[in-house]
Formats: sequence, C-alpha cells, structure tokens
Amino acid sequence: MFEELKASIIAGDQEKATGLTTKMLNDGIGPQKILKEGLVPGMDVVGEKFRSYEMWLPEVILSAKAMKASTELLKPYWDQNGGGETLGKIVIATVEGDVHDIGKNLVSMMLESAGFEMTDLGVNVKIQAIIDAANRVDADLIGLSALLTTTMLAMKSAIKAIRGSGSKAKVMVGGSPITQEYASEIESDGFAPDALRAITLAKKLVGKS
Ligand code: B1M
Repeated sequence: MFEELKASIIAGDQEKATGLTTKMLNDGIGPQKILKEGLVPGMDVVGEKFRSYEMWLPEVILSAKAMKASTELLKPYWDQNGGGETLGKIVIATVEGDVHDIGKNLVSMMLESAGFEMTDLGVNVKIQAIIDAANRVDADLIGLSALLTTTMLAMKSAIKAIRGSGSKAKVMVGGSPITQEYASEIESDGFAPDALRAITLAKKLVGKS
C-alpha cells in the first residue's frame, strides 16, 4: 500500500492519495510511517523528475496538492502532548520570495501537536511581518523555512533584523537546502532537518526538553 500511496503522489492523484491515507490511518498505521514510507518518498521522486525535466510545473502542483491534502488528514493523529501545558509560543513562516509550504506546514502541525502555540503566517512573508507577529504574540521562538537556494540567503538578513528589533525570540531554521553549517554561519539558534527533529530542537530552545 505504501508503494501505491507513493505512486499516487507522483501521479498527482489527490483522490487516490487521500483515500489510501485514510485507509491506512483507519487500519491503525501511524502518521509517521505513512509520511516516511509513502508521502515523502513520493515527493522525493517528484523533485527528481522535476529536476530532470521529466515532470513540469503543472504536474508538480498536482502532486503538491495531493501531498497537502494527505498530510492534513494526519493532523489529528499527531497528538503527542495529550492536552498538557503550552510549551511556548512560536511564529512560523516561509521566507519572502518562497511559496513552498508543505514542509513548513508539517513542521507547524507537529509542533502544535507537541504542545506549542503556533502562529503560522504562511508563505512569502516579509521579515517585518514576522517581527510584528512575534511582538504581538510575545513569541518565544521564530521558525523560518526556505526551500530555494535563493531564498535561503534571505534568512541571514532576517535573523539580523529580528535581533536588531530587540525581540527576545530565538530563531530556528529549516528547509531542504539548509545545512547545520549554513544555520551556524547565519547565527540562527538552531537547525532541524525534519519535522520530528524540529520538535526536539524547539523544546530545547525554549528550555522544555
Ligand atoms: Co519547487 N523547487 N519550485 N515547487 N519544489 C524545489 C524546492 C526544487 C529543489 C525542485 C528541483 O529542482 N528538483 C527547486 C529548488 C532548486 C534550488 O533552489 N536549488 C524548486 C524550484 C526551482 C521551484 C520554482 C523556482 C520552479 C519554477 O517556477 N520554475 C518555483 C519557485 C516558486 C517560489 O517559491 N517562488 C517552485 C514552485 C513549486 C510548486 C508551487 C510547484 C510546489 C510547491 C507547492 C507548495 O509547497 N505548496 C513545488 C514543489 C512541490 C517542490 C518539490 C518538488 C517538493 C517540495 C516539498 O514539498 N517537499 C521540491 C523538490 C524537493 O524538495 N524534493 C521543489 C516535501 C516536504 C515534506 O519536504 O519541504 O523539504 P521539505 O520539508 C521538510 C524539511 O525540509 C524540514 O521539515 C520538513 C518535513 O520533514 N523543514 C523544516 C522544512 N521547513 C522547516 C522549518 C523548520 C525546520 C524544518 O524550522 C522552522
């Protein structure tokens, strides 16, 4: 069934992808397994095919829609917090110039399930809007996501602006082109390569690990 799910993401078949995801969840398969063995491998193939011109933008958009609709179905199954106390407030966004949000949404969804209060500003967000939101909600942490090698460069100036604004919020970064090396170079407070490790990192950064 995982192969079928992967194939449905590659084919951009939203109906099939959500149908299979629902069936797997009903069969008691955990959301992490569905993500790791079906949805993400499917999206990886989409990325490879996109790079080698075997897939074009309209097809990638269909795959992305199938992926988004399927990951939404996982949301109620992530509950790791058990309704406990709020671990802290996080403002999260995809940086200016970048419209990729599947990974950021996953991270946001999982942080929320882990017990953080999330303010998700969406995609293509100007740094001033991030700073304003962080001040408004009195955020403990700001999460920046970037998927493009061009937009990841904006993270450096974003971090500088956040620090310059006097905000107390720490900054964590992530997204496929980001490395630990880059995260350290731009003086972020931390980097997580995936949504699960984003939870561990966020807890550490707010002193709740
Ligand atoms: Co785009 N795209 N795309 N794309 N796209 C990539 C990123 C690319 C690598 C594809 C490729 O060439 N193989 C390439 C970037 C190349 C580069 O910069 N070097 C690319 C390009 C070029 C583009 C356009 C420029 C194409 C064009 O227009 N010619 C354009 C850019 C638009 C823009 O942003 N201005 C574009 C557009 C699109 C779509 C709109 C069609 C669609 C996005 C739909 C959407 O997000 N709503 C899309 C997609 C789907 C992809 C690929 C195929 C898949 C991305 C994805 O969703 N992955 C992608 C190729 C790839 O990455 N394999 C590609 C699944 C997701 C679960 O993983 O996002 O990595 P990811 O998130 C992970 C981790 O990175 C991490 O945790 C997540 C979950 O584990 N993480 C964080 C993410 N954010 C985090 C934040 C954290 C912590 C961890 O803390 C805050």
